[in-house]
Amino acid sequence: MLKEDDIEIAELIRLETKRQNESLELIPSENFTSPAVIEAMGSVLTNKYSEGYPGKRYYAGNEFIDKVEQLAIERAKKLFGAEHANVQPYSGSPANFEVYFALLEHKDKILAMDLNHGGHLTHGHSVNFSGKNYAFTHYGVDEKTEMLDYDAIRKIALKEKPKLILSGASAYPRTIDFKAFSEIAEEVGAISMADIAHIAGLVVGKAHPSPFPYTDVVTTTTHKTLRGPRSAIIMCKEKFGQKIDKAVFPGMQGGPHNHIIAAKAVCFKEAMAPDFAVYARQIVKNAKALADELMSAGFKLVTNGTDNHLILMDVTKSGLTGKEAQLALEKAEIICNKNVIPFDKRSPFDPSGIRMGTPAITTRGMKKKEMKEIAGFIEKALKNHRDEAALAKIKSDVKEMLKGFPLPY
Ligand code: DSN
Repeated sequence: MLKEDDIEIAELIRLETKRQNESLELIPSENFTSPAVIEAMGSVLTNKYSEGYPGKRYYAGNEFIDKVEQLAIERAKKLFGAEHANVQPYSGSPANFEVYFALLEHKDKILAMDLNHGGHLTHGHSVNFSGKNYAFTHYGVDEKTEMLDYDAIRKIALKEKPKLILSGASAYPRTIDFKAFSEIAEEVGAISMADIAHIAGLVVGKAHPSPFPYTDVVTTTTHKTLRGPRSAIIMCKEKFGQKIDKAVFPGMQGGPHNHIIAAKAVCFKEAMAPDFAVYARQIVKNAKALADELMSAGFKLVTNGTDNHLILMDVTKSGLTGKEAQLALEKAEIICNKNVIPFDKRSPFDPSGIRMGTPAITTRGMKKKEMKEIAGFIEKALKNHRDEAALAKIKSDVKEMLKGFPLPY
């Protein structure tokens, strides 16, 4: 037992469990997995090496591991409607690198969304492996609407002639038109790739349009709206399957994390159940309700609302910086993250915005009524951001509210 073998780690896990129970989790990329997913992650499957793929391994003793991986593959394909799935990627960043490595040459051109407009580090930021090894060129959002402008993206694609066009974002509150992206890619002879890490759960729950069947290659993490273990998968059209598999192993990775692959299989089964679609739709309903309440309270949201699980708020209009807002909310046990907003004049360390989302609180069972209450907490905390007593009172109100929505651990 951990408690007897390592009291320090056991105690830290106990405290983190308590923190998760007693705080309002609004980081849009976080969620609470089921006990079944956690059980699979904590299983003896972690003990086994299995380089290779089902039926073709470099180590003996993989009879059951093969079945686990095969189940995960079949479930991923069925869940997303994909022709091919590789369930071995360790996490989102390796999955993206594996796609670039599989389908491109060093310094080939990729067109992707600018991190400052909502993209991701692995979508070609200059400090990241992606930006250092491939020739990225970026599109952003329109300055007036703060939304993607597909005509403008098409013009960049025609001019730049990239080998791969990447759609997907980590801080974009609106629907992404994957069909439009694929059409642009086809017109310029590029491979189309979508990174749906943030919205995978919405996609399978039909609360956001799917990148399938249009997109050539799709990566996703499995722990955000999809509510599985901290990991990732790559899916693609059959014609790219062999190259993708080779890039994952032996190209970039060694032994697959079999306990995590099992947990991914569990998560895919959970996401196929009818109640998952209800959950996915409720995430969006909650985000819209929270956005409406915040806007009614006078806050400025990027794009003036949301279509998905995520809200990006410009807090400078309320006289704060993103860092100040994050800290004030944290003192009230409301957990979000500071974030740049499109055309931000401030630095990423203390940007103009905060990013919030509803996947985790929806897992706890919250609905429209609670969104009104949460907007009220946020409003009070930001208006009283220097008043420690006021923040402490909100914290105790948050704790009281959360008692009605217990976590299963
Ligand atoms: N860190 C994730 C997020 O918060 O969006 C992306 O990798």
